[in-house]
Amino acid sequence: MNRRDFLKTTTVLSAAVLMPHYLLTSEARAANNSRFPVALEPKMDGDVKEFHLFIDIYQHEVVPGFQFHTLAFNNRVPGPEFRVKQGDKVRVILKNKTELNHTIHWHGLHVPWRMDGVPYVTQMPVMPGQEFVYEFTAEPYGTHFYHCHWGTLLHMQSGMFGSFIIENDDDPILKKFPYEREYTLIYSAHDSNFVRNELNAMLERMKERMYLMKTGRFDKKRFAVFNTKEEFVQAVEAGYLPPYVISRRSQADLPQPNWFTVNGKSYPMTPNLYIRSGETIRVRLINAGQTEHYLHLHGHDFWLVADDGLPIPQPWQMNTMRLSPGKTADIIIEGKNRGIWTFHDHDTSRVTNNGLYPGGNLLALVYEDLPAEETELSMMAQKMGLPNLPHVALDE
Ligand SMILES: [Cu+2]
Repeated sequence: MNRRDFLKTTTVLSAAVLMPHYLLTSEARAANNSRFPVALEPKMDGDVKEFHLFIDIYQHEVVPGFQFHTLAFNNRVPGPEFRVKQGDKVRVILKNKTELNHTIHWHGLHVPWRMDGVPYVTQMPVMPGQEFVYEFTAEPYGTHFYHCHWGTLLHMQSGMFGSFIIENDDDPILKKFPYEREYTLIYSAHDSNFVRNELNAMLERMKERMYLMKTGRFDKKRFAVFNTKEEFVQAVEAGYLPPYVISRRSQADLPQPNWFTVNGKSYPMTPNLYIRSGETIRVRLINAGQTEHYLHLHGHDFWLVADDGLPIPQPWQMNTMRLSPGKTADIIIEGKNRGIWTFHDHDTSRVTNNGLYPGGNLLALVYEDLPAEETELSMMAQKMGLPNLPHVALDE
């Protein structure tokens, strides 16, 4: 395929994805179903729900034509969704198949402190080839998530995050707003250059370290590894320079995210929220990335019903909400205004793909009962006095 043919094909493809009538097709809806986290099935061991997770390097596609190497749980970005009942006994057997260290932090859960996943504080890091077993009781009710807590700056934006939903048979939100469908949306931000460079550098360092350890030539100082604070202080007094003295990273060298994903995908591959007139849906929003989001829904006010998983006693309405890094929020959308409406970050720098608009965390609330003829753009074109729809090619 030559360049012109390629451009023609991709233009048609992206135009088809963008066209409102396409969103109502069964094909679009089927494709959409695969854009939400997949629930991880437990195996029962007595009264314990046992889950298996592994970490491996995985090539993940964000949009057609852009893939990057990630560190992923069970070869998925985001990782699989945990869905358990409040009070369930949970066991997670984690297998590390990479050449890097990892842990899992259960964000928002009240686990025993030794299960909290902070390396060298609550546990030793899970080293290459090792297994670690997390055990806890699922508390409290609500929308939470999990993520790697080793080298968090790199590992989280590399794909190591997933949703953790704790249900309750006596759900106060379901009682107040009887909903039929619910959706999980996990937001993240990635600097693809930073991920590539750091991942390569870390793998190199790790290989070197393993080799030196095996051959008995491992120099603790060179790798900034000390067993005690005293050992570190003595080394400094003897002239050792810690890495942060020798080299510094400027603000510009810190990650500058250029890809903004929802459930691991950027627009136009982002998941859409389907609804019917008169229907109520619940949306669980999780910010597993490092940037804030100011999420705005067109044509509706939604109810904020839970903050960090905790039900809000008196829900209130809004149409733009701030979702800080690490936060979860549950919102209720009532199907009261038939149409196709965008739901996106109002800081439009995050509605881009590698700096190009539109992209990023742009998605749509789509009414399934919208008559197809109402989606015809030609109707609007005629209203604007245009004889035909304008054609825009990617290279024009
Ligand atoms: Cu990790």
